[in-house]
Amino acid sequence: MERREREALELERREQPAVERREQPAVAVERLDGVTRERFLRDIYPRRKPVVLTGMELGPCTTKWTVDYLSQAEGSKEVKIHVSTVPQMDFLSKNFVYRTLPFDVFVRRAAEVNHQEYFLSEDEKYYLRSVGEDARKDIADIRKQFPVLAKDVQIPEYFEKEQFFSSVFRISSAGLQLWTHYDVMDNFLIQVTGKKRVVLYSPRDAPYLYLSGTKSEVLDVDNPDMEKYPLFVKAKRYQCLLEAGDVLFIPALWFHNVISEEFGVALNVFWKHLPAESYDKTDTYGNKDPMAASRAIQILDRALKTLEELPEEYRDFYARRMVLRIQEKAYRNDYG
Ligand SMILES: O=C(O)CCC(=O)C(=O)O
Repeated sequence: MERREREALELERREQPAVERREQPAVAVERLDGVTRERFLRDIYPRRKPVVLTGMELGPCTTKWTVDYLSQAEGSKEVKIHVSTVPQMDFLSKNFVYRTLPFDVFVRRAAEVNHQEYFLSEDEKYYLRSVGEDARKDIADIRKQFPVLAKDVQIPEYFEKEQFFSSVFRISSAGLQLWTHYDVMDNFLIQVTGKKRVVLYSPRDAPYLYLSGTKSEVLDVDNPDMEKYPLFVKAKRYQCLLEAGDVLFIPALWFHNVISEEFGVALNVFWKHLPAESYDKTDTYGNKDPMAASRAIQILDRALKTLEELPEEYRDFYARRMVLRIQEKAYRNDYG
């Protein structure tokens, strides 16, 4: 079935009454073909909404990166991977383990469904999110960690060189679902091979996503536990299906939840949208809140501690006044 047909069917299914399905209807992420750098910067980037860019010039990677080629190109260098017995990987409950494998062995295992050799179970799932040489200090850059494969990719240069933050290589088993999270940098998720479904939520829907740091507790976005997460239905669901050669622009702070429908290889590029000094210098993943946001949260925690000096009735009243003040002073009212 053609991608457009599958997308239409999926959206049609979501138009059935939400009570029966306990899912929200989905808005299709816009797909735009052959967008030039100039058009992207003028018309698309300022909107701060996700969009799928198609027909981009990405180099030979989309045709070259077979399992055999990948394995042979980067050989047996060691990679640290996530391994899980279930398809839904959850960062908050840590239902996966980290293991190390030679890259070529890892690629072969990730591409197969049942394994002769395994860590936890015969049908375990694998996920690689590449990191720098020392994950605590160095930033992922495909040109440094996977120099042979990097030559096959042409990263769309739709931002200034100085804004570049990282290029992260991602390989996943079929069926793998990655937890809902946001990143603090702008992002081009380049789907090189395999199909992937991405569900996104706007930063303005944060109140409905049950956050724990940069992650949402709602992992199963298709069948959420409505008793535990009653407000989740209020979050507006955006969705797209990515195929080889598609590039999804994920603006900073947009939540995303990803299912690899097939074994697939992706590369994502994070770049800085804010001035460089706004970001936390110790951030190697692109997911630490900007410095001013962290400071503001610390001050809020101190304010909450101060409120504890009051009896409950007064604490409640002044907390509500503080919320009103935050809404009045800091919320934007043109958030579309
Ligand atoms: O495609 C994936 O495997 C995850 C993508 C992602 O989380 C990201 O690009 O930030």
